[in-house]
Amino acid sequence: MKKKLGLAALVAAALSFATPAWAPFHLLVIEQVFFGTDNLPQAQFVVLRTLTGGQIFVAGRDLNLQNADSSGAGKFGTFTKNYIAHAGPDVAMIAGTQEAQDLFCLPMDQIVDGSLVFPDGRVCFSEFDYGDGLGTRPVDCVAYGAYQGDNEPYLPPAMAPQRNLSLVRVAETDNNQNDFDLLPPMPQNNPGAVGEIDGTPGDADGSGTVTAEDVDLVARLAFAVAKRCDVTMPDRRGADANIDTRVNAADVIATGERAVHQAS
Ligand SMILES: [Ca+2]
Ligand SMILES: [Ca+2]
Repeated sequence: MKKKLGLAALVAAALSFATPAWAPFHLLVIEQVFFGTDNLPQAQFVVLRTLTGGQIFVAGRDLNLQNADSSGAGKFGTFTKNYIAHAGPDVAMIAGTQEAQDLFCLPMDQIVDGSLVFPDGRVCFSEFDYGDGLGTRPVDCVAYGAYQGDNEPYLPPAMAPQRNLSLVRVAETDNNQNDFDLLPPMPQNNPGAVGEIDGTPGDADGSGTVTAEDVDLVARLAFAVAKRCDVTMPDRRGADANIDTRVNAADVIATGERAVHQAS
């Protein structure tokens, strides 16, 4: 019995080392929100970024969604585990859909199956009581487009999002309108890897132009691989010419159209 207690104490000590009794997750901002592409609107992600060290205890915390009239629109998803703090602030944690993972060939830290409200709405991360007498409130929110609800203290909404571009935080002044810009998507995960939509659509050999040779190559690739991420050389992922993450007959047609267009 004594031995068992000793083991329990050891385990408790180890756990308290790994997870502070008060596990912080409240000094975080929403860094980037991506609403998918024209061909793949469900390829969506949200990146959180830590403002100080150790703010990675996000297990059980939700990304909550609201419609333009501020009514609830469910969740984008829930983080199911905590992450690795690394040193200092600026640690990323990304929640995204399977489609986003398959588009950017970047492992999401958390796969989610929600859908962001587009183009007018709000996304918030979790809730926290900061002990300042103002009660429990979201850790951070980004309102965008014609969001009509209360957005205190983040003031006017950011611009309306567009498919193919991310709302990216460019400043931190608690003013969504000033703090976000529309930029090419730059997803980053907790290990620090970044993703992009690799390749030029239709350019399956990575030559920089789309020609009849690419059409032949896409036709052969369509038998050899299923998904764009299966193409190991990133500059050849243009084989997924219609950018829907799969490599199949539709891409042979799309590549042929692009080859004709470039030749004319
Ligand atoms: Ca080519
Ligand atoms: Ca495709």
